[in-house]
Amino acid sequence: MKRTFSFGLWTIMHRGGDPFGAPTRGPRDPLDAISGLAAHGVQAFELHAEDLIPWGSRLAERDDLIRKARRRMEDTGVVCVACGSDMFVDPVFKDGGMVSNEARVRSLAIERYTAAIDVGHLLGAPLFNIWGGRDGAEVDAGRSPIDALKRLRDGFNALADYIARQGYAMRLSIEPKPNEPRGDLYLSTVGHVLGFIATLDHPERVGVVPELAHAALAGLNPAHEVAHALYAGKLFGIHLNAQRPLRFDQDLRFGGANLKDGFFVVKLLEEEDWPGPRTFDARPYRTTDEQGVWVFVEGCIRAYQILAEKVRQFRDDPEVRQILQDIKRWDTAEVDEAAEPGGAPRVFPYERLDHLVLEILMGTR
Ligand code: GLO
Ligand code: MG
Repeated sequence: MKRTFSFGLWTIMHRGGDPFGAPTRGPRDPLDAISGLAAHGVQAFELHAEDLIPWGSRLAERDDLIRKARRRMEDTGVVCVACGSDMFVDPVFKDGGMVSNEARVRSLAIERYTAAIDVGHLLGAPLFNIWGGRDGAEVDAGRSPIDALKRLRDGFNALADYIARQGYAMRLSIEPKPNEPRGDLYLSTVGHVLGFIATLDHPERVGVVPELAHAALAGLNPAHEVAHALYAGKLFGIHLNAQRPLRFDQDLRFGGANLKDGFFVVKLLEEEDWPGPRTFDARPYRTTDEQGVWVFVEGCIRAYQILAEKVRQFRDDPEVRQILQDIKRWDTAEVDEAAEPGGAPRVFPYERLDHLVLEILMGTR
C-alpha cells in the first residue's frame, strides 16, 4: 500500500511564537507552503480555511485565492485531504464557538464552519475536521456541561445537514483534546467523541481524528485511543506528533518523544492497513529557522518510515514470532485441559517480548 503523507499547512506556516514569546520566524505564504511540501516528498495537506483565506475576505478574493491554490495543487500534484476552521484566534470565540453562551456567537461559529466547508469542497477535501478550539470551560458554574453537549449536538447536526443539502462528497470528523486553550474541553478523548457521535442525527456521517499529543495530554495510551476509533470504524484521520504526557500541548515533531507510543500507533495503522493519510500536526521548535522547517518535515516522514520498517522487523523476527505463537497456543481449550493440576497460573514471557521491542527500536537486533 502506498502511503500518503500529509501536513497541516498551519504546522509549516507556524512562526515559532508561544504564549511567552513573539514569533521567531517570518511569515510563510500558503501557496509556497504547498510547493515546499511537494519538494520535500509530501503528497497532501490539511488546512484551516483561514490559513489560505483570511476571515472577512470578500467573495471575489476568496475565489481568487482558491483558484491560485488549485493551480498550485495541480502543478505540484499535492492534494487537500482535510479542511477545518480556526475557531480559536478571534476574540469573538473567547467563550467557545458552538458552545458559547452567546447565541449570536454560536450562529457565527456555524456561519464560519459552513463557509470553511465550502472552501474545503472547492479544494476537493474529502473530510471536514473540527477541533473545537475553545469549546470548553474554566468556570463550570457558567454553563452546564449538558447544555454544552446539547449545543455541540445541534451544531454538528446543522453542519452534517449543510454538507448533505449542498450535496458535497465530504465527511465530518471531530478531533478530541482534553484541555488547552481552555481549562477543560468538552470533547476530550476518543471515547468521549464516540459516545457523543452516537447521539447525533446521522452518526454514520461523523468520525474521529485522534491526535497522539492530545491522548498524551490526558495521560492516555495513544495506540489504545487509535484502536478505539478503528474498532468503531470511525478512524477518519489521524494527527501524528509527539508529546511528553500531562504537560502543555507541546506538538513535538513525530519521533521527538515517546518512541514506543509512536511505534505502537504505526504498528496499528500498518497492520490494520488503514488507508488514510498519515497527517503530521506538530510544530517546528521555536529555535528552528525558516529553512529548518523542512528538516522538521523530513524528520516527521522519516520517523514514520523508520517505525514502519521496525514494525516489519518485529513481525518477521523469529523469536518474537515464537513468543507470539506460544501465547496464541495457550488460548485454546486443549492446552487448558493439559494445564498442570491445581491450575498453576501461566507465565507469560512479556519481559522478553518487551525487551525485544526495545532491541528492535534501538537497532541492536
Ligand atoms: C490543536 C489541534 C489543531 C487541530 C486543527 C484542525 O491542538 O491539534 O491543530 O488539529 O485545528 O483543524
Ligand atoms: Mg491536531
